[in-house]
Amino acid sequence: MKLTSILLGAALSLSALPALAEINFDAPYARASSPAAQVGAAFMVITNSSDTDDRLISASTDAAKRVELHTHVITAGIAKMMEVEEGFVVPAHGEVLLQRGGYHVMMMGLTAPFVQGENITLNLVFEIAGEVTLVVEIDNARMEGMSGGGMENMNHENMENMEGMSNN
Ligand SMILES: [Cu+2]
Repeated sequence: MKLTSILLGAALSLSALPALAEINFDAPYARASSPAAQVGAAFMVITNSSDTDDRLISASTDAAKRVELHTHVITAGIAKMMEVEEGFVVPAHGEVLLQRGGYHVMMMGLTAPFVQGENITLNLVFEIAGEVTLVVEIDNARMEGMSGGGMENMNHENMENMEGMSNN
């Protein structure tokens, strides 16, 4: 039967992947800088309990037209966001921090406002672990210790003026 062979094929391709449990996510949350913001970002700690370095290479979501992996760089005292095209390495038996003022999953062209307490679904693609779907709670009010939230807000607002967004 056709259905059976499709299911079997799916099971086989899944079993060819390493155990997804080796990549884990701590305290994921997403936020937008204001209720009217066209952009938002997601933050979390990604841990890798395997013996092999992995890499977050891309992300997507229904909540935004475009998703990029970003970091902040400070040049001559001015903070800017930059796409990290090679993605974020998650070292073997280590972790990578996605946090305000640093690495983040940037969502541009939000399809709906980020409402406090609601969830978005993020698809994260790893070089080795493959695609992982993560439900992320929106927490616009989350405060974070050391990073400069105000600076980050400013830059995310600036992103709203980015050209090309309306073409996507
Ligand atoms: Cu960004």
